[in-house]
Amino acid sequence: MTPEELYHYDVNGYLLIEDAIAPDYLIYLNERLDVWEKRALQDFRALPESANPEVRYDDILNQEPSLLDLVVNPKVLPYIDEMVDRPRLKSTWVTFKWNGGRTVAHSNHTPSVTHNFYHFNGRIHHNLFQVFYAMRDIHPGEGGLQVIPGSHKANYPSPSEDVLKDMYVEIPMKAGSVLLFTHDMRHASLNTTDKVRRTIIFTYCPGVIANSFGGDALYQRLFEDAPEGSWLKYLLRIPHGFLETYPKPKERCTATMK
Ligand SMILES: O=C(O)CCC(=O)C(=O)O
Repeated sequence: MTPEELYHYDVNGYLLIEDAIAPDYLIYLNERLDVWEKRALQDFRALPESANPEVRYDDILNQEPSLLDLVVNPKVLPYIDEMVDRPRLKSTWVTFKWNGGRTVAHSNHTPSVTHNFYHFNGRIHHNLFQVFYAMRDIHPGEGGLQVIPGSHKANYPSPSEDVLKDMYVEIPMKAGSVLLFTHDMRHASLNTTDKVRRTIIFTYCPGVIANSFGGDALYQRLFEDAPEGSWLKYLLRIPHGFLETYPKPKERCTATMK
């Protein structure tokens, strides 16, 4: 990371990287997501009227092999390596948000929540590092992620949302760009358009943090298939209290993007 990026990230809690997915890979992933969106449309139609018009598929990595290269995206890996202590992949999901689809505001540095925890101690440390890919353009006013820059360092609990309204910044994104952010930063979203908002989200955490669901062996099959010594294998390893369960690669990235 450049000094400028470090400053921006540390002060704001996020960084937007454009063209993070190679053009051919973006097309290929979107073809795969077309299939998922068809299924999501059926699931969406089955939702009760009052439900949030969103369909989310958790643990998508174990169900969609085309996403494997994204785990070690060379455009993102250096940021993971620099800002997450002995990183591993924790969660993966894809979301489709229809008009009115929302994520209610959550997080804030205080009161502190261990699994989110962002701090600085000689370098940036995250417990939850969000890697949020826009798979379609999200133009200004079209339901980009809304964030309160700097709230990952807030010393006071967040007041009611009415009071915070003016503090949110909406982040438009081009298809194939990625928003890196600390989950300690307050964030929310609302799709106000008739386009289906399509995003892929990966969460990375330090090796000491367990998976939210699926147990330690969540990625065991993918781990076994991954090349020896690769970043992919390292990121898919099982968690451990304080020991490494697989050696960290010396090089920055051993994967090639499709
Ligand atoms: O899908 C969204 O807009 C919100 C994502 C989110 O809340 C998260 O990544 O923690």
